Amino acid sequence: MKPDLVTLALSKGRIFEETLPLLKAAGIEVLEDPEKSRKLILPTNRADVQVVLVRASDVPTYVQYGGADLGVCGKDTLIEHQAEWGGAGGGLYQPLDLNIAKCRMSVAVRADFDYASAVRQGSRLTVATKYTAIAREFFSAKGVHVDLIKLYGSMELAPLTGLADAIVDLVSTGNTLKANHLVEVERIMDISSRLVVNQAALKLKRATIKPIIEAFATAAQPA
Ligand code: PRT
Ligand code: MG
Repeated sequence: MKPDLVTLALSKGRIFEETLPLLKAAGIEVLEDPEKSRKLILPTNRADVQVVLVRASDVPTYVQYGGADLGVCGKDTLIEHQAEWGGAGGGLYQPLDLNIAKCRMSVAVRADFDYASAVRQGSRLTVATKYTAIAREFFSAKGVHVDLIKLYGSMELAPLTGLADAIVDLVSTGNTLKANHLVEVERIMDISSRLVVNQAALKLKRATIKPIIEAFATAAQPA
């Protein structure tokens, strides 16, 4: 851990884009565009702050192990990461809801699948998802028996090919579901992105990290 350098882990795409205004409020400007550069470490206008680009689901892992001091990731990603770590999530401090990259976690089925009757009749459902911890907890609380199939992407395809009766996935505009003739039948939870901080880094690099957290807190939109 370099004592005089703060590393922020972000994923390319919506999280990077939506974190930029918060960084700006903290006086930090990223000097390269990740869509144009192949670099994974991006310098900023500040010699003491750098950004690293990682997969969205790797952000909590980087911050937990100190590969990054701070990170931004969805509540979905955090819940799944913490489930893998038995709830503890190992030394991850979660000070802020940034209210960015908002969406919801939902259950969707084919438009011709009668989800309500299947649930009422106590049928066993096959559910495909990337979010197995969230899906397991949701259906268990509802008393619905499910066989979970873990997928890493394109969940929408599962009900169309007969792989599963239902999916648990993120929905924002609903356009992806509509384009694939799927309908949202349950809303599990609202999702937004969080700032996560390595607890040891917060102690050791407090002078640099604390003002960043404060600037993010001031600039973040209220819920
Ligand atoms: O792509 P990769 O496997 O690397 O990781 P990722 O898919 O988790 O990363 P990314 O960048 O796609 O998403 C990062 C975070 O953004 C997620 O963890 C969520 O917290 C948040 N977010 C917000 C979303 C969406 N909105 C969203 N709409 N993540 C994904 N989607 C997908 C959704 O899975 C579905 O396929 O967009 C599609 C639905 O969008 P609509 O607008 O058609 O409903
Ligand atoms: Mg994605």
